[in-house]
Amino acid sequence: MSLSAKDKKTVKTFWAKVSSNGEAIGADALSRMLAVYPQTKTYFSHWKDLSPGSAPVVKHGATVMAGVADAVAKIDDLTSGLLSLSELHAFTLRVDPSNFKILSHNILVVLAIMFPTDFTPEVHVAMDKFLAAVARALSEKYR
Ligand code: HNI
Repeated sequence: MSLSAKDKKTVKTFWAKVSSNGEAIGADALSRMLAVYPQTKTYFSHWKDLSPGSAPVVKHGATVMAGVADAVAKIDDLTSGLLSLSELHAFTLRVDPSNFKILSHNILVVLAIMFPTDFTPEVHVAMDKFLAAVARALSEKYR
């Protein structure tokens, strides 16, 4: 399930088209994760408002998408590229790694909704592989 050279190119091309909408993508993906998978709320109990589109959700959505943008830039070596982010989630935030797959799924859903024309089957499979690879890289420090 690793990314082929063609997958990487597809991810980069698609990302170049959609990345200016990073804030909106992140806000909707995080809103959906918290609403549809409410067990994920436990990590954000220190926020005042966890409802869809709330200020902290929008702000953190942008933070997460900046992390995804960084991952696109480091697509050739995600494991070392995301090492410190993995350490943060494992040792400091103590996020169960199963949640990375949940957020990846929500990002994919939002991309499909926001960019129906660009989200071809080819883009779908490349982004699915990429987000799975990001989730794997973030899980690295848990082992
Ligand atoms: Ni995550 C903080 C990126 C998945 C819970 N997260 C961050 C930060 C980045 C980031 C960047 C800010 C780091 C810093 O301050 O230096 N997170 C990502 C990425 C993914 C991801 C790229 C997956 C694609 N994080 C998740 C998931 C959860 C999660 C699935 C929990 C369900 N992250 C957190 C929490 C924080 C966090 C909690 C701290 C936020 C805060 O406001 O305290």
